[in-house]
Amino acid sequence: MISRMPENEGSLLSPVPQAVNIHEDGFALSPVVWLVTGMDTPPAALLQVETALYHAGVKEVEIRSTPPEGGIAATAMPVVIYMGKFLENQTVSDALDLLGATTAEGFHAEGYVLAAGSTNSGTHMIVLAGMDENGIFYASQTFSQLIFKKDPLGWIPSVTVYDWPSMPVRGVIEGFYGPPWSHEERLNQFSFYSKHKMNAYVYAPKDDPYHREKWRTPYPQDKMAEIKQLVDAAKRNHITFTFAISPGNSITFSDDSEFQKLINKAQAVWDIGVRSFALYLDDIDPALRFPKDKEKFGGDHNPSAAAQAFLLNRFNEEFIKTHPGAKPLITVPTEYYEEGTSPYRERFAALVQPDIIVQWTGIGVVAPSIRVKDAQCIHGIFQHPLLIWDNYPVNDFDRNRLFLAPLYGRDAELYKETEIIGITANPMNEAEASKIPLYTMAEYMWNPTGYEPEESLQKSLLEFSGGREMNALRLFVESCYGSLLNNHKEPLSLKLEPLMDAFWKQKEKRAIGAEANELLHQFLELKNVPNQLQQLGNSNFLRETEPYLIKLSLYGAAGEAAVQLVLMEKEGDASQADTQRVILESLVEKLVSIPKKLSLSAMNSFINRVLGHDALNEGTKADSPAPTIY
Ligand code: LTM
Repeated sequence: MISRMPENEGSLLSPVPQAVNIHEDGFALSPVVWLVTGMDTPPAALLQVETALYHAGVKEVEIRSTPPEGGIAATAMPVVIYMGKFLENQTVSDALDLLGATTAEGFHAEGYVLAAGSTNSGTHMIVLAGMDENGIFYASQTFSQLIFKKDPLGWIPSVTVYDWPSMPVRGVIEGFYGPPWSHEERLNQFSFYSKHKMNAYVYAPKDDPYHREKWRTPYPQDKMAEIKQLVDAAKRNHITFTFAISPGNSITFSDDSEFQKLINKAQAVWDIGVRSFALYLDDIDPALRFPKDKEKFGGDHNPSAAAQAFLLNRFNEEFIKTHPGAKPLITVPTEYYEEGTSPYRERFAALVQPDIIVQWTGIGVVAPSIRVKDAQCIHGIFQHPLLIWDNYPVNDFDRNRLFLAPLYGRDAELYKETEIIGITANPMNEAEASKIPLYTMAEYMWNPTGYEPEESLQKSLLEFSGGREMNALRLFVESCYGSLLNNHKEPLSLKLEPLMDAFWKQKEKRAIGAEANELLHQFLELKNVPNQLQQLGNSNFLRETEPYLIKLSLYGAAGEAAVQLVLMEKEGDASQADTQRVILESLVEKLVSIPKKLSLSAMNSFINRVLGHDALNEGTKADSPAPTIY
């Protein structure tokens, strides 16, 4: 299986398809292309294909609803594209047959078969055949990635792709504390998700007051208009928009008028097109507060589980089930991260209706690993469909860190546990920077067995940078790398430490020119990272990461001054050494004044050793989140 195309860095297939056969031959697109499509093709897929064709130099895309006269094999047109559902659209399945592609492998929800090749009569054909609308849409995303840029017209290899997602639910939960994403950021994220074949977004920003604190209050009109725009954009991008409410801190579970307020809130967003709902119960004090609840549930083995189950079941019965087209209700219990069972969990499992989806974060709020055996154990306890709420790359618990490393520590076989329906990743407050790790999470969710973290990160950086300033971007990412998922790994420290060791070893013996130069070279690179990343022109990313970039650059400058200081001392030039010491001390002062933390403990040790005291001692490990009751 070839999953990437040689000699064309821009055309790495992502997420890695389940099966790909790329042949040596292929064909150039033609100035006019026919696109034969039926009613079954979603507009976004059509738009994606047309846009890709125009980018590839095609001048005219002629959209037709019927195959060429004389049959699909007999057209005089140099390039014909067929799009549609392979089970319902005879032309599409005939076209696949003609190219020798079968449909059998695409028989998965959201699956697709994409084939390109030439018929005996010399017509070049491309078929984008989906199991359903999402399948056609994903075929169109893969098609865009398959076009080699060539002058004057793009080139397509002869290829057959059989592809489908391993996990049914793949996406993001905006579920963090702190500043919620802006409206524009959310819209921008949706395009990113669909490009990466993610199909879910949960709206649950803890600090949107109408989501949690003021859950009873209807959204003001302007906010409602924004939510409508989001719902529409999600639909266009083949993303299920889930609207979540977190009432658990203040609701009287048994009160009819409280329940009605919840219904009103849900109905208002139903009316603008929301079809998926979540009621969240995380980070609350589970003890019942109100006399009415104590009276109704106080006699249960576990009063809080009984009260929560009552609310969830009532909402399920009286809202979800009375609204045809509503998706299954989602919840997160108050005990969402613990290991093993508990009276609360047992009671929650027994009382909550079986079709309600339960979210779980793995073992730990940020789970270093999520293993098949953990999933089996947790499913055995909750006995509900499980949707993983993956607290990566979220950084609300340590606002002085960015988590830019790829996803680590999730078993490749998790998807085989049929009760795990998927993953929603909880991202960072920094929306643009989140895309770097989210790219890798999307790859994992689609095809976990084809997922390799470092390869995935490399592809992510290539896409993020458009292939420019890759070295600088990698240095930056490696300086924001360590997390609980990778045992606080510091790739830059691992690279610098041997060079620093060599420098110190040689220092006592002879001239240290070569070792010093090597270190100076590395430090210069760190110093230049912010200037180089300016070239990417990604103003949102630069704004979000500015203090981290400044700090990285200061580390580079401080490293240079430290090496110079050692060199001057070794040469016996006391005056120059003093000058370097002053420069270094002042850089250290600036470093200390920036609270942001980088995965660069080797730099701290090096500078401290040169100065002869512990000037830099920030923690190297990201804080571990404790569950918060706000
Ligand atoms: O993880 C869950 C279910 N709830 C909260 C999140 O809202 C928060 O973003 C993360 C990370 O701090 N921890 C939580 O407990």
